[in-house]
Amino acid sequence: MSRLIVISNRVSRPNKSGNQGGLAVALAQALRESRGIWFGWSGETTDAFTGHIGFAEDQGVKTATIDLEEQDVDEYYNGYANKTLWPLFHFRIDLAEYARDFEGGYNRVNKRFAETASPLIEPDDVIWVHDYHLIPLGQMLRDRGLKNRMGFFLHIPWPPTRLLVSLPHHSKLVSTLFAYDVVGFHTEEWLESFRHYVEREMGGTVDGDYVTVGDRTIQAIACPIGINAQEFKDAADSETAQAMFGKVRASLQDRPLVVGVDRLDYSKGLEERFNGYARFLKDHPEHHRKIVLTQIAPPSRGDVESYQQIRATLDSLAGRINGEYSDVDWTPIRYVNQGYPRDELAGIYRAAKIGLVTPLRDGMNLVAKEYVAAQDPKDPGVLILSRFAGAAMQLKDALLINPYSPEEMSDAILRALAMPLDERQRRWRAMMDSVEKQDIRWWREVFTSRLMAVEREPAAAETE
Ligand code: ADQ
Repeated sequence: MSRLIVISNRVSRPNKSGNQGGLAVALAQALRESRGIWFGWSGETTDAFTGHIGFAEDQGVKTATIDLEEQDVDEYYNGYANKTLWPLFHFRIDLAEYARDFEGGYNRVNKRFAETASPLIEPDDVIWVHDYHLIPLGQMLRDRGLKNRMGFFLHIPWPPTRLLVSLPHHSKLVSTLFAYDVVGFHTEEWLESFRHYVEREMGGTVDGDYVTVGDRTIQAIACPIGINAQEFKDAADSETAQAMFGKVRASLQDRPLVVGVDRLDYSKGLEERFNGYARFLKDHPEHHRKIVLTQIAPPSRGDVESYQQIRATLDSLAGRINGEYSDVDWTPIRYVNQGYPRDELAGIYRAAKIGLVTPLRDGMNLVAKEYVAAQDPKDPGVLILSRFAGAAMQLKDALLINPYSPEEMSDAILRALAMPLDERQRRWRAMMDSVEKQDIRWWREVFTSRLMAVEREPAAAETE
């Protein structure tokens, strides 16, 4: 059986409590099962890049990490990845910054990844590169003579062509995807946008899953990521979760809880969520003192200005809404800037009558699936979900809303509060079926089986 080599920007330890991104949570499990190596940046900086690799093994996951220079982190991570690609791919060209230094740093770091990772790779290994930080890595590995099967998965949306063309050198970047054998997206929508770009901007052709540009054909597929549903169900039943459940419920004094759990990121629609909730309070005075929104939002990417801004905006918005509606014994919004271990999080999800997941744009959104998996089947809560999350393609029995509309959000909260038990159970069962069927293992198997079936020594490697 071939070894799986996963390469992503960060390598983070499995089961570490607190603020882990969805990718980290997903990959730890996949790697443990496949005896692979996870290669990436350690998160540490060094004065001068040496290419030294730190090896470790933690709970069955072998990791290999490199340190980067401060300038690398500024230009590649904070710069091109998070100030250029992240906003652009989330349809926010107003926030995207285009700078030559960023692009230069991005290519330099991808090259550093290629140089340090390639000696670890054996001819039979299957390589799986993750996310927007490392789009050109496959091409750089091919340039070093690697003929392995190579796949790439994009965890964020693929933007419409009209937006993507605002990126300087966009076709150069996209053309590097053709070094891979299989390229995966979460949804048909992101896949369609990719195909559209390839046809319009690169003169490529599409035939089913096969996308061809020049003499290079790759498979481009939609393959939605899932969660470990069983593990999350068990987490929700754990003693830790029950203790958290009890603590949260006791603090609410019989008030229904609405919960939001997100990295503090402008793409998650937190400002719009607070405004939608404020609209509900304005429209429904009969619910004053009778509902609580707990928003859990650990800060992320604090070195990037747009993240400092969204944090300041939310601080003042939560303060303003609480100032306007609070009473001496009731605060409508509990706004918490910290992460919680998974078991505690599962207890919080279960304590909530409503899960409010309203990103403006999201590749998938795992919180929506975790909320569903953590519910008590006898008395499940209601998921209110943005139509613009990839998860909405699967969780069609959620109350789907437009997150830009405070009125729709307000109406959905009202409807969820009043929803009869049999309707809640029916909707939950349908969503849970999808969460259980298309779980994290299914996702990995669909992607890797495509990759394993690719014939060795792809043409691109030979012609270079
Ligand atoms: P993220 O943007 O990080 O992931 P998401 O899919 O919601 O978004 O995953 C977040 C993960 O972090 C969840 O597993 C959640 O439990 C955890 N988390 C969030 N807040 C937390 C808190 N306060 N305490 C503890 N844990 C917390 C990116 C893309 C998504 C895509 C994933 C996976 O942006 O669209 O679903 O990758 O592909």
